[in-house]
Amino acid sequence: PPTIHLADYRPSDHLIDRVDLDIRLDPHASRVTALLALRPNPQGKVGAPLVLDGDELKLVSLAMDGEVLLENAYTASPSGLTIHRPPQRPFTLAIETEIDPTANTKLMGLYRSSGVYCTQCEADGFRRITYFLDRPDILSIYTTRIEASREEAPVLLGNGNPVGSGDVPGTDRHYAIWQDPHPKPAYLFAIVGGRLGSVTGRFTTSEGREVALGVYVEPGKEARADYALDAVIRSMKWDEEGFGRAYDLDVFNVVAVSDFNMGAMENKGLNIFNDKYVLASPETATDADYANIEAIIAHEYFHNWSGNRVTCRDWFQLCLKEGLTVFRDQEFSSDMRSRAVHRISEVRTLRARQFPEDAGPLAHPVRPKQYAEINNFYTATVYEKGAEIVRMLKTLIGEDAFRKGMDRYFADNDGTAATVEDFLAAFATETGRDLSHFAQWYERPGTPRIAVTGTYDAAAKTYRLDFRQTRPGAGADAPPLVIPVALGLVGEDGPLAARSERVQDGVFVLDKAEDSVTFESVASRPVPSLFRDFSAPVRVEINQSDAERLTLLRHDTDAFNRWESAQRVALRIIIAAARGGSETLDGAEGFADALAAFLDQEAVNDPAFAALMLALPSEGEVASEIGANIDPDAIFAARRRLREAIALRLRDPLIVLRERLAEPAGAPFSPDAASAGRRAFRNAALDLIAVADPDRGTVLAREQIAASGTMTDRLAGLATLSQIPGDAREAELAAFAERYAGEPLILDKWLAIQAAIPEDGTIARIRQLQQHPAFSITNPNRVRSLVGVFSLSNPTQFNRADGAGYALVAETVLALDKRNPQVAARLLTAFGSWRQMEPRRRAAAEETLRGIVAVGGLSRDVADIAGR
Ligand code: BAL
Ligand code: ZN
Repeated sequence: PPTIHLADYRPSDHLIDRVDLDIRLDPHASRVTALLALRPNPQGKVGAPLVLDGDELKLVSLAMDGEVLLENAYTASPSGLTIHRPPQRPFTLAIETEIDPTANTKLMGLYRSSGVYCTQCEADGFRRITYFLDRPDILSIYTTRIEASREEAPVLLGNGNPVGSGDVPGTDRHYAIWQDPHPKPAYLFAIVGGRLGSVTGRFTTSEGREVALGVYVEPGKEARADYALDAVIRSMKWDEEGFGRAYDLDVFNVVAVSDFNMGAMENKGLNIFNDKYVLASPETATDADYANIEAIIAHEYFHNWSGNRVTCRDWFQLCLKEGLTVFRDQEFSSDMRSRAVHRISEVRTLRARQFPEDAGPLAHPVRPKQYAEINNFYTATVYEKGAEIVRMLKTLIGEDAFRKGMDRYFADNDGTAATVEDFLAAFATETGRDLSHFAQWYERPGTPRIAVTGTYDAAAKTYRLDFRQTRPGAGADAPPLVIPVALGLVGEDGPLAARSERVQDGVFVLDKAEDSVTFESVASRPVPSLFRDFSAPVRVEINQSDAERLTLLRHDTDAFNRWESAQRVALRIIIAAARGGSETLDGAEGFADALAAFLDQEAVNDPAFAALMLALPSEGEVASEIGANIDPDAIFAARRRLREAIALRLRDPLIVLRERLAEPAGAPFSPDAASAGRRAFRNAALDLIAVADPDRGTVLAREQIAASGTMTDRLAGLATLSQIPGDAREAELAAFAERYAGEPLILDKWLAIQAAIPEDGTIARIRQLQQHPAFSITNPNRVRSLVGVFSLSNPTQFNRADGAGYALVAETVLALDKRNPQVAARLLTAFGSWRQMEPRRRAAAEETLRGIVAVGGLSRDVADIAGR
């Protein structure tokens, strides 16, 4: 496919000031009339033809300034409409197109999900509705009239405010008119039409605006929308308090649909969601679901400013809205929940998804320089590493300056399509700092490695830390990055007070390839606590003993590093065991003792944190740490042995704690962080008890499945049981499927649990499940739950040495590519770490990938990923 380069950006030759749409919904022949008010762009080329984008469109009629256009004045095809000699003055175009929403299996543009008409236009879906300058720097004012059969679509929603509605005389049809006063790019356009139930609320903004809120769902599921509505209200309030951002329309609607490529979409005033991130009740949703709903509702809402009011000049700037908005939703969730626990989960996500991406053929800068298919750049790097850059900026300039810089960014760029440079300029102006060196973070792929050595001078009572930064794959002359290192010193008995003039507010700024910090008045040999709160997205290399790390676990004031030090000990033990064969498990006993002491003192006070302490690094994380010649079976075996050692040591205290932290009988359900934390701990305990004693684990898990009133606990029971082969597992899996037949989102969890079973029989099981009524290749959630989870969360089976796991995923990718290339390409990214496998698996993966590339007629999406 052709490659698009950032360096080639130039402004459009034409602008579209106003868009008046008339959309007549019909299952197979929806008619769209777009009246565009165009004019030449003073910054464009004089006399340039007008080239409008299209994708699978059928042109019905075309008129300029009210006159039908002569056929030789334009060229039209499904993929574009060119007006050869447009006027050099303002003019209008009336374009009528016809589309078939029922046949739209790509779920881009206008499509139907369970009979509901809905749209997805980011990144380039609007061109599947009408011919347009479909690029984010074309901002227009939209008015949309939507017409449909009243029977089929009693609810008609659009962007902006409702300004009219009524019946179409002499027909069974009705219409609604929506007007959006804020200029926006086409990717934020949306409509919805269908039979939907709703819950409604009100919010009065800090500016005194009364906003009508609605969350629309499948009729009958209204009670499952309350939590999402509550999350909307909390998000609106938080953005006013935390960022001074008030909402700017009279209505804000959220609609849940069951077929959706992404998690959700921030269309102006009309957020459309994957129903998985809206619907929740104690009976149907886990604590993780509640937390995700809260975070994603917030994320989409926060886009109203970071994305909509200030949008992106071009798609290379995607991180400008996504990294920033992820940072904002992370801060929101941290305020709603436990900040330390949330930070750990953010870092786990980054390490699980972004670090591997950054170490393989799919690596790219946070602001890419080129792409073949933009839909393949909605990545962990753009989102999660993008958020880390914003976090580092805040750490570097401080909280007050950060807030002032954000205010300036919004004020200076409101109503425009901006760039990363505009973002940094706001902070540079506010602080008087030169941020051009910091900007390197946006330009360079790869996870930096920071090698650190510590030297204690007992006579002088000084402690020196030497830092050296490198980036894998970067040449020796690559400029160093600006890296905030939050740090402190810890002694045998607790934190050490020590000073260094290079450290301000606990942060040392490493902006050279090599640099050092010396602390004065250090009474005894310290253990350094580095990159507190994960102050930069880097890998740290430091020669620390288990004993030193366990000192941090006991005494560090930084919760993140307490957890991190335990993880590092576990990683060392697992990697040594994986490399040395299964006989060695040095240090496991000391580690388990340290965990036991930790639990004894802290589990009851902070069960959510304790649950994280009990979770060993994932197999994927171990693999990413090893980095080359990976044998997933050896990693699995080593990790399992450490789990067994820990489980045997902790079994008795865990049984006691699990009882102690049980909810009192009859206590009302709460999805809040404290209750969820207790459930998380009890379920982590259950899992380890089952490792130590599978029979007892089986009994406890079955009791929990039978007795619990929450989906979290039932599912955790089933997950524990899924790791214990036998009749009990199969019986509970069957009973679960029967109990929740007709509940697709719950059966997704059932599919996912089975996809992750680390056993040889799993591939056959998945092939059977692909025939089960609960599965459907047409629904992205089903595909991700079964095949996506398999590829990402079942490393031994996906990476089977015989290639059967690769073959299964490849088959699904190819089958899906014809229907929905975006989801197919996303599935294929599971191959992103293939080069790091040991030779046999590497060869099997390569053969599979070459097989995909050789298939004719691949989508651009899949061809791009497979090619890379
Ligand atoms: N803009 C695409 C979905 C999201 O990140 O909010
Ligand atoms: Zn987003």
